Amino acid sequence: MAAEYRFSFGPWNIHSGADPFGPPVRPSVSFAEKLKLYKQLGFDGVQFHDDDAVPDMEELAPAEIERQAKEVKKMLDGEGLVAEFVAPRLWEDPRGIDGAFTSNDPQCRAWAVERLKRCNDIANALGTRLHVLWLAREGTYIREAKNAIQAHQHLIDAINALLEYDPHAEVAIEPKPNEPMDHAYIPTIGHALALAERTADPGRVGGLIETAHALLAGLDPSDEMAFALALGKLWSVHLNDQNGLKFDQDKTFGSANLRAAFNQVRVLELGGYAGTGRFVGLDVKAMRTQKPEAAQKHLANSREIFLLLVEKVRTFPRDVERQCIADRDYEALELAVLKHLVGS
Ligand code: 3MF
Ligand code: MG
Repeated sequence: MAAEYRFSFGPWNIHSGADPFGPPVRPSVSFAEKLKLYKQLGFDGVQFHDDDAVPDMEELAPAEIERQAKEVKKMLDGEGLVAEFVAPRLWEDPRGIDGAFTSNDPQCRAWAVERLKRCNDIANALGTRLHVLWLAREGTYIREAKNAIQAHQHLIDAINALLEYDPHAEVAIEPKPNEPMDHAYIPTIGHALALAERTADPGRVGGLIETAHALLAGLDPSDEMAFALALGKLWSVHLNDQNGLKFDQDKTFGSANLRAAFNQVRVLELGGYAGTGRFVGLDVKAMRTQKPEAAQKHLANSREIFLLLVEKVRTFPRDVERQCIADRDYEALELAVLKHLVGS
């Protein structure tokens, strides 16, 4: 088994099973209990929303936010865990209803930038430089609602405010084409990295690619990852799976399309991702049908499938690959891949 990959997930990946159509079906698990599960499940990194670390942050002064975040850092140390990133949860506050950074209301935009600075204070207290921006409501339900050209400048301005606030801060933009909005402004990694280039310090702005988000955009997640790797900008991943064009499912990695999962692992191997020290994040959800005592299996299972696919990538017969490519016989190459995957 390949051991050099490091794995992470967010506390939201252990959840009580509520969905838009029904209430929780499992008891909620406290943050402290969740932390205890990380190592047991084979994970070393914790992904945070700012308010996962400091739940009442909107009611607290900056110094108190920092103090509470330092307490969380002690909890991480106690479990031998590290924080991978902190993401500002801008989409639950009333001021983020119409987008936060791209709201038409200047007061809401100002709030969002302040929140990003508090998120940075939390990141520093937790010992990470990385901020993830999933731009949940930065978009529109109807096009006439915003000036989309101006909205992109607002995004650049917000990122610049963070880069200026903390000269060590790094940002990974997590693209997603839709949901909750009809259209989200940064739908692909191409959009994200083009925007990154126009910020005040492009070297500190990269991307996080989620399998399901790329699939919802009609793109191949492995090619999205390859694009970011080619530019040295793949700073995290949210591996999961997605069964066609429906709501964001966050299924267990490899569960809908094993070959596409193989190709994501292949591209991470080709790009030397493990060697960058970046985490393999698994943004997976337990099925609502899962009983409480088994509602963490999706995490361990996703990790296990990832590692099995690393083995598959490393043991794919190179001579066959070389010969098929030399002959331009991609039918033979495809059959070799399929047989390798089914173990024949
Ligand atoms: C939304 C997501 C989120 C983000 C997370 C970090 C549940 O579709 O994928 O995960 O990744 O909020 O910003
Ligand atoms: Mg995600």
